[in-house]
Amino acid sequence: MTGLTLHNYFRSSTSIPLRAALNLKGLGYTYVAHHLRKSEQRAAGYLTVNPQGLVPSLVLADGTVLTQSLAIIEYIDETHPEPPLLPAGAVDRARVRALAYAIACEIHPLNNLRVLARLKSAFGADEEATSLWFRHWVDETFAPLETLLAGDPRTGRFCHGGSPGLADLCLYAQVVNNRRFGVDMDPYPTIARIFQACADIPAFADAAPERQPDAE
Ligand SMILES: N[C@@H](CCC(=O)N[C@@H](CS)C(=O)NCC(=O)O)C(=O)O
Repeated sequence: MTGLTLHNYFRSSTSIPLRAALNLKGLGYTYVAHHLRKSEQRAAGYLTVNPQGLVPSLVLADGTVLTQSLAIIEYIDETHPEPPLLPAGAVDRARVRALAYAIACEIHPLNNLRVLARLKSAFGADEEATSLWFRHWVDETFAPLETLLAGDPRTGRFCHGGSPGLADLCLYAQVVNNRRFGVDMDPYPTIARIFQACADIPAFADAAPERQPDAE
């Protein structure tokens, strides 16, 4: 019994990596769903947990609230070191963090639900326009990410060597969500290969949107 409570949403591309990290570490948790399309993340009750009104948040057994998915994943990795999500050497850790941040910091904020909603409400974008927007920002980062991964001997079965880590958690979630927006993965064979390697691991597969209790 870990006493952990995870506030999240089945499709959330920042919740998926955290669920997979918890699964990899063998940490169970209580699942609390916030329906983002019904704006439940902005309900008064949840704002007392996370004033940012974003998921995920992780509440520890003593009531401490952790926010920001990458900070939470690193907390989990520090407190439950096996299996490690970051490599031993400082240079290699910087590489893995850079790959993870490319997705979490360069793609996700531009394609977040509130951004797509704002494009529609303030600028008249329709579904097709927002899908084009989504795919554009994925391609902007996936093209160099493919080069970085394909051209580096440290890339193995996963982003860094033969076991999954922080970068793989982010890559997996991004590719899962790309499917809803019709992103063409043909230009990204290395990313697609690593995605499949992740998907073959139960800890990742069990974190997928369709396996969550709030899945629609
Ligand atoms: N940088 C934050 C981003 C969190 C975030 O934006 N989560 C999305 C779901 S993937 C969300 O709650 N969106 C609600 C909204 O856009 O209103 C993290 O990594 O935790």
